[in-house]
Amino acid sequence: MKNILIIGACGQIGSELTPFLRNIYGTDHVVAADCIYPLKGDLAESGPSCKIDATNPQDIADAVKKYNIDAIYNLAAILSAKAEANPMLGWRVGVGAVLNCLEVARENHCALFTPSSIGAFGPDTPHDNTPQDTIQRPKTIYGVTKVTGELISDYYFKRFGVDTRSVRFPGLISNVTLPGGGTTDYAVDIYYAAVKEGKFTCPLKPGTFLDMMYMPDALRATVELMEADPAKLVHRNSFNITAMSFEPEMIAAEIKKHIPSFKMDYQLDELRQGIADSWPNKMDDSVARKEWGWAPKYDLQTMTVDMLEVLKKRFNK
Ligand code: VAH
Repeated sequence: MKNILIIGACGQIGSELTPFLRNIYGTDHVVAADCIYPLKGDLAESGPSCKIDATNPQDIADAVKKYNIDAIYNLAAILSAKAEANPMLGWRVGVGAVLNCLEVARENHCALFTPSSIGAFGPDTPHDNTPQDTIQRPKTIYGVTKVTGELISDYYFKRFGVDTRSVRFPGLISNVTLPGGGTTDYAVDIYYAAVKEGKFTCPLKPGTFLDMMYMPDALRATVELMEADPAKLVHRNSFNITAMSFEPEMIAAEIKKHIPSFKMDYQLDELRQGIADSWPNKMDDSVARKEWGWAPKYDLQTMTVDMLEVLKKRFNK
């Protein structure tokens, strides 16, 4: 059974990807690593873990050798809005981590997954049915790090044969770990606010369409790509994948079907609105469907049912 290292295991994706991978590959085969150490919650008790600062290549190399790692999942990143407040940190973490992982993967013959994002596109990119191969001139440091990550990962595949793979995630919605500093995070916050307070103040304008995905689909997509037959992959870094596209009024209306008294008003966050306006309304993910069989299982309706069910139980509502 392959041995896996997850860097950024405490983050929004990592905190769910770790147990997901442990269910598939076995607890002892999945090492959870983060710069936040000891790890939070049951991530530490439920299997091997270690401290890794992804900007320190020695930390990564030591862990890969100690645990005889076959595949690295590099989730280290500073999300879009937060990185705008400290662009150099966004660059150091976003690009530093992927470069360090690529070199360690090359030297130790590991596969490497580093997610990209809708943030890798910019205002010049076609916003509707955004093609797999198109112009990428992002206006955020986060987007610049994601395009850099895509390009350098493709280079390491072509130049050194490193098995690099990646998806462009849309906004991810989860009920386990609150995200921090993203532009799409309103679509997570709205569910918590609806259950806890019955009302929500939305930072984005009505009509702001963004690609979104429920975390269970994102986890499954990650593993399906990493387990895909390499002979069928024409693309590698990075595949467009999406599950739904909605704007604030649509998610509010879906919540109101379950909480009729729910109220939403707006208070514009100029920074996040500017970032959201530069991103696609809806990506074309037909290439991922063709090359490795991607298909989402959750839409806005079924995601809302599950999110509200879990959160109502958690907050005794
Ligand atoms: C962000 N949730 O908003 C992240 C993501 C698709 C966007 O990368 O920055």
